[in-house]
Amino acid sequence: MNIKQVDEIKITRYILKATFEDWMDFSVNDVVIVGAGPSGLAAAYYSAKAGLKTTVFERRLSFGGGIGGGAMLFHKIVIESPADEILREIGVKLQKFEEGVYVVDSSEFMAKLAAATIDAGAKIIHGVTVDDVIFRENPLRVTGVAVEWTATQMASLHVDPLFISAKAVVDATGHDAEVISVASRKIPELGIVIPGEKSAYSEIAEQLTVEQSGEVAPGLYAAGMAVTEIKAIPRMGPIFGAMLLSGKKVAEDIIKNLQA
Ligand code: 48F
Repeated sequence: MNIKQVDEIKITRYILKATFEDWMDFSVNDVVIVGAGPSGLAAAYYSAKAGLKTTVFERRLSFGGGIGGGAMLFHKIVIESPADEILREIGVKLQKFEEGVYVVDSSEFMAKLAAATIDAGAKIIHGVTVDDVIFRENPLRVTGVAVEWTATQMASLHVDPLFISAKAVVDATGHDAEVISVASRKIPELGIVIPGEKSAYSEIAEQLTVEQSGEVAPGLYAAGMAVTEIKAIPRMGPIFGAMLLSGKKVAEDIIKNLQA
């Protein structure tokens, strides 16, 4: 077998060229999603599937957010109907425990959801943290995000971010609702109040989370556990149907709003 010879400088130049072509391209988006957990990936999957230019920024070097940890590190997660339809669509195997209640492998769920999202056309960028938004007045609207390398933040280096524009910004950052929190603190005119999530009450939390998912201020949307944080909804633990359905609902709201 003859392995093609590629020298180090070519490797460097090819990577830089391809990277900067991508960054030039996704500096302007229809949808920016912050966080590649279940709700962010579902929002990206359905946005990209509808033809919207969609970029996901993920702080870590992995996909799936809280999926990978399963329940207390056990590798199984509960999914309830109708979210099982999404998992069937992307080919995840379901183990039925009762009518409408299934258990799935966390690694399979995570990998297939990420693969489906990429195949639908979304771009996922790892190792980038969103630490602020861009806004405009008259009319007041969130119009994008500020991005910084996670490594830069971890090293507490004093480095200015770059800015990325989007017609819709989705906070899918999980329990801390990081993007909405910074927007509520730095743009009080948006009128966002964050009461914090309540303790666990799974039976009602799933329904409420999906119902309350959507636009929280012009151009700014909440998906997943970020919704429980800003709407004082109970947490639900390792049942993930609402995370997927929340992301899907946000994508549907964005599609409707961008077409209006
Ligand atoms: O936490 P996470 O999985 O959020 P989610 O989609 O799902 C929650 C469930 O996993 C679970 C649960 C279900 O009942 O309670 O907790 O709401 O994923 C959030 C992702 O966002 C990334 C973080 O690394 C994780 O992968 N993230 C958080 N803040 C930022 C961020 C940020 N500022 N910039 C970029 N990525």
